[in-house]
Amino acid sequence: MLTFYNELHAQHQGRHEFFRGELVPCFDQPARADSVLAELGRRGLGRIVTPHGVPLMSLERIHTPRYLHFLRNAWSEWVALDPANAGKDAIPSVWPVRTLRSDIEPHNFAARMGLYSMDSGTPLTAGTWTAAKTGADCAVNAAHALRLGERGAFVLSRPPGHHAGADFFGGYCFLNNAALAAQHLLDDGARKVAIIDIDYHHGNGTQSIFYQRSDVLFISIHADPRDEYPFYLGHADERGDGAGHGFNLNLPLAAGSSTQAWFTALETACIRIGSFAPDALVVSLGVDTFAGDPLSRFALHSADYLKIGERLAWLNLPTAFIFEGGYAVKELGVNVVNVLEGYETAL
Ligand code: SP5
Ligand code: ZN
Repeated sequence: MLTFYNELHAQHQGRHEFFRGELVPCFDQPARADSVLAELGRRGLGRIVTPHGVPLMSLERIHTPRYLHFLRNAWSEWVALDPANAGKDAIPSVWPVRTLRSDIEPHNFAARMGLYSMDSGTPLTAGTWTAAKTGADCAVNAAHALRLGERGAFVLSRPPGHHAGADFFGGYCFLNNAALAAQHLLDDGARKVAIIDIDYHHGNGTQSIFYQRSDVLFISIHADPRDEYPFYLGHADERGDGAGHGFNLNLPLAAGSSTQAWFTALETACIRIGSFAPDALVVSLGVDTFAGDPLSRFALHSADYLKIGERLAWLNLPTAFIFEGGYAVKELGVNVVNVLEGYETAL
């Protein structure tokens, strides 16, 4: 297993996110990635490498030029509004819902923050672009390593990616690393790619990016969006559109579902991946399904993550694992590396 490590992840360090009318400390903290890196070191699971920078054009395979332009310049524009902003996070406060227009890009900075975001829980900070871009580099590099013959690659990066759409951030995510990896696999010769998203939260960004395509199968196991973030996408009746019909599979489970129910959904997902017969697999690896996770209400235990890795290995596909959510910082390393070790051991 090759690990592509984003050495600049800590440059994205949000201070606060909104929760029930208050600013609370951000859940996506640098310590999350540190926990995983430390556990990788302890277990000696393969090499840790630094990615090569990829051209911005690779990001435009997934994200719109105007969104990338905004994201790259957002921090300097924020500070230009008022030098005192340098010490504060930028948080969106206004959104173009439904009957409002999103085709015209406003001049006003706050208005553009809202145009390009989905929530107030995802602060943009001084190093957000640098950290997110380096994470995208990791994702494209991991995909490339698979095309060169690696059986497994792991992207260890923050911020996460699966909530980010073609032109918006949210859910702690800015650039969709899983989508970038899948697209690079295709651009580099794969005919079909499957993405399985096992984060507690539905991967709305990834789903929306590939919703009309049949060359990428997207499957997500997650908490019922009627009760849990991202709320407005992730229902079972979302099957894909046009040519993509039948290539999107949501397996929502009630918050509080048993581990047995979760593994039954994993089996359903794996059977569908088998029938799709892809050339490679991308795993959006969130471990906020853990019983001790502070955000979530599933009940997986650390040993269950070994079983997940084993089951994915039986698919016998070159596999890129992309780190997404998981907020029980102390156990995060063990849980993530258990998936990778389960995968390696079963190969
Ligand atoms: C990548 C990822 O896992 N993103 C998740 C984004 C969830 N954002 C909403 C968080 C709501 C905070 N709820 C706090 C519950 C404290 N008990
Ligand atoms: Zn999550």
